[in-house]
Amino acid sequence: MLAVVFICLCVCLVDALRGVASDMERQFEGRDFLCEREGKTVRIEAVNDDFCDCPLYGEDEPGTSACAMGSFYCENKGFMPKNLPSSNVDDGLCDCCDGSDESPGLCVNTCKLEALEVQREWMNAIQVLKKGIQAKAGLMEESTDRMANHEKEVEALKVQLKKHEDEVEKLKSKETELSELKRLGEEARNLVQGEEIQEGEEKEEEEPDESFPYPEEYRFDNEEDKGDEDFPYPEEYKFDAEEGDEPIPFPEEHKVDSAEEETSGFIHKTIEGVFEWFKSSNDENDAISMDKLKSDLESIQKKLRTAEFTVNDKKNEIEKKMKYGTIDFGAHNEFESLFGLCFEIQKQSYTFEMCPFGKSYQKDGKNSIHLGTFQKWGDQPYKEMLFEHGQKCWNGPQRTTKVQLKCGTSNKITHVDEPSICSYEMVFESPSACDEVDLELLEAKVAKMFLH
Ligand code: MAN
Repeated sequence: MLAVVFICLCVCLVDALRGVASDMERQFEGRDFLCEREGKTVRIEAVNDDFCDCPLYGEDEPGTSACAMGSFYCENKGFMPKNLPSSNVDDGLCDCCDGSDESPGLCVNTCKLEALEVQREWMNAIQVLKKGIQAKAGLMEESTDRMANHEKEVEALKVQLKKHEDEVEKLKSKETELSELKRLGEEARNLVQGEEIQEGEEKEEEEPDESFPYPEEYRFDNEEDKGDEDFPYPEEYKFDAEEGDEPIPFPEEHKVDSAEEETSGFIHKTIEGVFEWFKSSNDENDAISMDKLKSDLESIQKKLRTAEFTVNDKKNEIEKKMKYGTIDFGAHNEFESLFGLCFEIQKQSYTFEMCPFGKSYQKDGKNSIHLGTFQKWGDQPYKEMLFEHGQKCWNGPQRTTKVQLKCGTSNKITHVDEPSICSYEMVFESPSACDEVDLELLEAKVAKMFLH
């Protein structure tokens, strides 16, 4: 009789522990069982009796499908343990590789085979991680140098920019000077030519002028004549400055207006000044001087344009460098090496391009559609890059690209898709994404599986 009771207790206990992890078995040792999460106590016989006493979490039925909210634990010895929803229990399908979710004899144990397959995958992943981490270390060394030089380069560029800006200022003032001289030269030439023509015309007109009151030999048309000792005018107009003498007034109609005389004198002086400059810079003649001035001006303008281009280039370079300084390249700057690079992948008729920290594009021969500019890292830090504000989708939102980063031994886009219209996804492999922590976790998983 005692033996029957003992056997029954053993069988009942085995049944009672179906679907329970070994480290949870102690909970099923007493006469009563506590549905801990639900705060309800049931008799031990109620465990796995195919009736749900604790419906909130199904804790009293770990090995049957009686509770909708229950969960079944497969031990899967030799492989990995697994938790299933209790609805998978005794449904005729082998969900656990050890077949424990179905009646004995229904399933073949596939745990060792599955373990081998997964082990192979994990060993490969460990190899990739190791190689990637090694490659990353090399890249990071280069990044450290680049980043250390970055500040210095910005400072050097600023000094260069200042030098080129000063050069532009100098060239501008030289250009203004030469343009002004050219303008004066041309005006002077026009004035001289104008005066010569006018003088010629006047001469022609004046020659027959009978009204000129003085004989031809008395005409005053030369500055030098001013100092002539033999005053050439009729005696009555000569003014000997003896005290008390009143000068004999010069006939009004023949007087030269003094204001006109002043203006004319100034113009002559300017013209003379300019031509003096021409002559001093070129002893050939005025025409050659003027040509030289023009060619000097052109060469200054050419130099000015080149210097202005250089200033712009330097400004752009500085702007780019400053932007670089604000980018988050990862916790240890492990993604810095990707800055400035672009990668492509072909899918159907499209070539997709992605430049980490830059832009992404979809190209089809003649068209290039902007799929977004890098904005930020995704929610999982340094595992996802988000590119936003791309070209507007027809009748829809602006295009975006989500780039998932995976560890790889080299940089390449391995996958591209458009899961919803104008919203693109890529997988990008890079040594920069190979994480030492991931390697440790994977190695621990492999070790655990071998021990299991
Ligand atoms: C283009 C491409 C496609 C996109 C449609 C939306 O053809 O960018 O990827 O789905 O536009 O109109």
